[in-house]
Amino acid sequence: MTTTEAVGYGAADAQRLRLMEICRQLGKIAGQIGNGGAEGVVTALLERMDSDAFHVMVVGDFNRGKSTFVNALLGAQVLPVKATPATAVITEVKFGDPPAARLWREDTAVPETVHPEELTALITVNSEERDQRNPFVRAEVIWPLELCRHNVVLIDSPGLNEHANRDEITLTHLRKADAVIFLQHAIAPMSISESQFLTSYLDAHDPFFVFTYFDAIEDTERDDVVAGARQRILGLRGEDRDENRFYFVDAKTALRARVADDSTGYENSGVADLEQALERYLVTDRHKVKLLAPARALRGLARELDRNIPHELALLDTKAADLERRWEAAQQPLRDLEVQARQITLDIGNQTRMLQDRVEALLGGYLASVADEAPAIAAEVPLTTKIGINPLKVPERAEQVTQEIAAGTARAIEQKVADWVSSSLEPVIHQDMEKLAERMNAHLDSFEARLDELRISLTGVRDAGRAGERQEEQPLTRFLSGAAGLVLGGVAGGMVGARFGAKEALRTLPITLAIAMAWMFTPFGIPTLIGSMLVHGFIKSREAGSRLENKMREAVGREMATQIRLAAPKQAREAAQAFATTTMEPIARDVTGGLSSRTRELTRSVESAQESRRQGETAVEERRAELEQLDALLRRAGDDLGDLVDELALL
Ligand SMILES: Nc1nc2c(ncn2[C@@H]2O[C@H](COP(=O)(O)OP(=O)(O)OP(=O)(O)O)[C@@H](O)[C@H]2O)c(=O)[nH]1
Ligand SMILES: [Mg+2]
Repeated sequence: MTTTEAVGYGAADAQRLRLMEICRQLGKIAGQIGNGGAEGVVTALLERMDSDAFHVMVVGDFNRGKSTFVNALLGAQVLPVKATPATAVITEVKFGDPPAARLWREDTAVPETVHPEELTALITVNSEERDQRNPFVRAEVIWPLELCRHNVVLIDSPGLNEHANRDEITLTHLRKADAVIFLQHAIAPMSISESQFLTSYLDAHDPFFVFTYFDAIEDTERDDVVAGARQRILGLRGEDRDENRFYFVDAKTALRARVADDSTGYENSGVADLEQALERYLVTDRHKVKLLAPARALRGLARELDRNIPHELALLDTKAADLERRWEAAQQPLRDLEVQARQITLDIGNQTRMLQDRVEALLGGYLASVADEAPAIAAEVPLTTKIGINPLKVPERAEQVTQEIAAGTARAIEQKVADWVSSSLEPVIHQDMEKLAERMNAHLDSFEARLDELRISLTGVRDAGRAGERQEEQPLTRFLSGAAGLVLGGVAGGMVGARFGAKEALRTLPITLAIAMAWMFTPFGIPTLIGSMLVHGFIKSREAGSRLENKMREAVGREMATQIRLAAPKQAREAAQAFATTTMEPIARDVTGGLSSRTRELTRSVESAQESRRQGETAVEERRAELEQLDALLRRAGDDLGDLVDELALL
């Protein structure tokens, strides 16, 4: 590691610690004021900042050199590397010393510890039994890798387009990735499958594009290869998106050089440059996203607390009889406010249901229509197995062929659905989400205005917050500080939420619909059945292999069309339900929580003032002194927070 990176990491870490300290301070202040809602938000934010690891996932087709690349970073041959498909299990590298390795079986919470040297044998694809799933579902390597020291998890994944089982593992895991390193061969960059993967799965990401096997390219041809790969990606994703994100490396030499402690060799391999770029990214962009979202939430919270103090101070100054009378008069407006809060909650619920219904109807319709295309797709699936005419081999081969047709068709359909989601469904939902955000902003604005009125009627103090600071954020942004902040600030697209506000974030939120296409990959028994039925006919009539193959394509296509049509309503319902649960419910929870904590705070401040007054003048004086001291602390925390947000904005 070079000195600049050390400084970068050190500075980034110091900022994180500062933010956590401010967070704790605000939590203490909230506690002393008595604002339980604000205290809860602080606890949630602290937990989030503490556990928020950043997942960097290495993905790509099989045999592209993913594990070799990760090994090169580790400086040792820890992960399985082979010239045939190798990695079978998602492997997470985390920081720690001494090195260690752990493995998890399905449905078990307790991992098995193994020696890092034993790991390779346990997580390699069994080339004799490629269909077999590995008994382990996750591996973890603990390693003193500087890159991972600051809460970064580096993930090696099974290669894509080698077996449906392993595709499923990698694609499922991809949802958790904060950053992606997309590995390809420099000799053959951006194949059709890689282009499809990029457009359907990595649209919300800004991947590092890494091309291995650069050593296999003649010096004279390298410029052309670099320009060609660049061109293909820019052509797919637009001109300025991925500039400066291309790396051409010799991962194999990088690994050898690291093992032999040959730093010049490592530098020359191109991997050292990439490692540095990755570190730069982690201490700037990544760091910024991860801190800005909680920093914004804290700023909203500080402002809220800021209003609490002058309000309670004014209440302490109010004569007991006056306070009694005003509080009495405030009861009806307070109840009205609670009714309004309930209506807002109900409205979010209704809007969510409408959105969910819309997703379900559109998706269901599309799945049903795409089913019609299954026969045409099945007719064109490229096959690697040939049936041949040897009657002894026919049954086994016929089964392989039907599986291949079914898997190929399912894959093509899955691709179509993914394309449709991003090109047709997403824009519609985004429009709805934007309207929803506007609606919520209007609701919450009116709620806060009425709450302000009520406060003023109790204390006579107008604009209790610090002038000029209050209305710079949308109300919805201020309300979304808990779980929904995760939705808006945690995912790759969350940069928008962190930089701008809730409305903008909702407008660009990547809609990840968990459409369980995997069921289509698994042969539902029927292709096998079709295989054996047709084979039976073949043996009797001695049909030519190619005719039999066509019959199988027809039968599988027809059967899949039926299956997809049958499954479409359920698939659509489940995907829409999952969308509502993961995207809308956290928003609803935060808004509801925010509404009730605001009305609770009003009641609390009045009760606290009344209680102090009941205890006599000394108690009133004590509480006043405490509040003034808290006010000073709050001012300081607010300034610190402002400085930190400014520093982050400059990164
Ligand atoms: N010449 C050369 N060989 C490489 C390079 N990177 C990887 N290899 C070789 O490519 C083969 C595959 O490497 P792996 O690291 O196993 O590839 P992978 O992408 O992890 O493969 P899966 O786990 O099956 O997806 C191995 O024989 C490596 O030694 C490179 O940059 N140059
Ligand atoms: Mg591998």
